[in-house]
Amino acid sequence: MRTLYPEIEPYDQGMLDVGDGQRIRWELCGNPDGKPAVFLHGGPGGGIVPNHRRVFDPALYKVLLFDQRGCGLSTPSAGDLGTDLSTNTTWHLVADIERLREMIGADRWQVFGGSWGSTLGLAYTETHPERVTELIVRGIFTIRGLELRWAYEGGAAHLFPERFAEFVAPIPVAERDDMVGAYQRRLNDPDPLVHGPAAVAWSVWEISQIYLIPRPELIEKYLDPVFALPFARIENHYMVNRGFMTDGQLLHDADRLRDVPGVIVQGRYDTCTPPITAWELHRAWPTAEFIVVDDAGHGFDEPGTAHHLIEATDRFAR
Ligand code: STX
Repeated sequence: MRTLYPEIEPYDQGMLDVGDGQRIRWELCGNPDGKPAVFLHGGPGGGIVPNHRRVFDPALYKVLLFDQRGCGLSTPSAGDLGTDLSTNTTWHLVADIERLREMIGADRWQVFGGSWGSTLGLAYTETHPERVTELIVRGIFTIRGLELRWAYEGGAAHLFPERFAEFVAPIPVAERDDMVGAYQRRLNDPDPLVHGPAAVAWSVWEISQIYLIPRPELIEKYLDPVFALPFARIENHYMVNRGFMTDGQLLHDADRLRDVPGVIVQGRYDTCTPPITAWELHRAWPTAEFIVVDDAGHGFDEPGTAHHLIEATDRFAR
């Protein structure tokens, strides 16, 4: 079994001004002369965590990781309700990835993303396939109505009824036919007694589903409304707007991936992004390797999932 590479600190880091008043926090890890790769985090709004650095061989890769607009150490934070989200869309993020690629002087690079990072990786690669050496995606999410209904309107609730009850609790019965819209109103309410509990309830519903074997320490972080707000507000903004795409767009346009070598890794018991979407991506992009991990949920660092992801980055580096 492959396991995460040792903990590593970036050898360079900074802020890139991408316009619209936005500054993107980036870091570079590994070998400055290594194979270029970009890591796309989840959420959207989840930010980079140190373990994300550990799925690439540091002797062979030069990895750029960054906090997407409004989250992590990028500024302005979406945790400030004064931060306008109108310049925070999938297509702004795709343009940011191009700016970051140019910043490090790479003509092409490997794209690696899980969950929302898979969504963004697909959107980027379908827009700029000539810039992508390989695409590795995990926990496939394409933000279709089908997936949103599963997440927020009853599907996953069949598996987690007690947690779903906590998710719907802040929303009056009359508004429950549109949970995403009901949360949007509360997450943007200036009263901390309204947006704070909404941010926690929105986040905990999702975070408590990440791992097949729950990790309480991850859930605990999101019990802090200040920590949860940028995540909840950005993620809800993307869900309300269906990722700024037409329904099924990323699967429909998957023929653009035809010449891009790829790997799709999917946990069988991933209730956050259930395997149906990974399967449909596999059918639309048959040249990519399709791997279902039979004893994993949604986490990138669950044992079987980490094994296949690192096997893929190792293989592509050879
Ligand atoms: N959102 C799934 C996703 O990308 C639909 C995601 N969920 N939680 C996360 O990402 C973090 C663990 C990165 C916060």
